[in-house]
Amino acid sequence: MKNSKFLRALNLKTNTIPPVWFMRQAGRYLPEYQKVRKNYSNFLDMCKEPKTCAELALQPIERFNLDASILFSDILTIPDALNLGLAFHEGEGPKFSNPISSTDDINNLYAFDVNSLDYVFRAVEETKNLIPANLPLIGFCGSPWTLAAYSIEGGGSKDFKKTKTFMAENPNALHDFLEILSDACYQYLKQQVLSGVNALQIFDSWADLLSENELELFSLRYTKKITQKLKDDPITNHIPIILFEKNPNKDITDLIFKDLSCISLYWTSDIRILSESLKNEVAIQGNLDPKVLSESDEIIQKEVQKICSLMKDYPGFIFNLGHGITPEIKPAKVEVMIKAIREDT
Ligand code: 1CP
Repeated sequence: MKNSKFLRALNLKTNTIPPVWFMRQAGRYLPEYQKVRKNYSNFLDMCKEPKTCAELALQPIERFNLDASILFSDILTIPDALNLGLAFHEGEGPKFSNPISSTDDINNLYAFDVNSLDYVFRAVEETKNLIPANLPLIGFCGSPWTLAAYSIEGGGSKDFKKTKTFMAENPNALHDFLEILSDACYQYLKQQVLSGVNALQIFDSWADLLSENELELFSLRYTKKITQKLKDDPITNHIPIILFEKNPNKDITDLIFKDLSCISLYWTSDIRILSESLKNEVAIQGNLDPKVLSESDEIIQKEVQKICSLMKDYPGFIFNLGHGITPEIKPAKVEVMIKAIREDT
């Protein structure tokens, strides 16, 4: 693990060739994933099989020799553990049979029992056993805000109207819920560390629903509670933490706080400007627009080279996409991206 380029970057060290991994690296764009996936009707049932999770996490490593592996699971395991009844059916996004629709639903929530997510911790152990010994494994959770948004909305949505109405009508209950989720996320991440992960990423995938003030009040404030607890805990205080905020309505420089090792940039962020203002403060991960992967090889190479040359001397750069890879992307295009990263520098 000492020679991991990914961990070096998280400790603000430069690498001649930047480490690379990418969001949703295990998933639907890989034919070998589809082959396993078709054995399960509900995606969550697959997440509950630790050996299968390990096998899926290994797939992109074997294909592309990436510099970090990510636990195969989902951010919505926590709301499921709170008894909101999660299912993912064929061709659909997540659906909760028992979403949060009133203050009473929050008051009557099941107490979070971290042991009910034992299948995730066993997946961490199985994955550590399966991947190369020197390859770091990233554990993760959703931000409390993003988990609350899914739990209230009852699934994915374009406008998250129910969530916004709930926020306007029941802000105090929402704060209570965010508090419950923050504590659950902390326990969940700690247990992932105890099971073997080497870094953590928090996904605030619905940050863009919030205005600048709301982002601080409903999202960052609770994410900070998680990271504070992790940093105060001798078991977890050495583990680097990466934050991904999707298209936030706030300057990225104002999103950084002391417990973060790395900020994962959404593809709309200007990595050039940010690399100047964040130098020596945090590592930067990002941020190729995932849509570039449906372009010609030449365009992919050009866009990759642009990022790599801008970030060449940045202390702590990790190449990633600016959001998850989408299912229609051809794995051969990923190959082009990775070659360009490794040959260019
Ligand atoms: O049917 C299928 O095959 C399910 C597709 C799928 C996969 C492969 C889902 C359902 N989740 C995952 C795995 C997953 N999800 C990983 C591990 C794999 C990896 O990165 O290699 C991780 C880290 C996540 C995290 C996740 N789940 C996020 C945060 C990242 C992001 O993209 O912003 C979010 C928002 C989810 C919710 C989710 N899970 C699955 C879907 C289709 C969605 C999005 C639904 C929506 O649009 O709201």
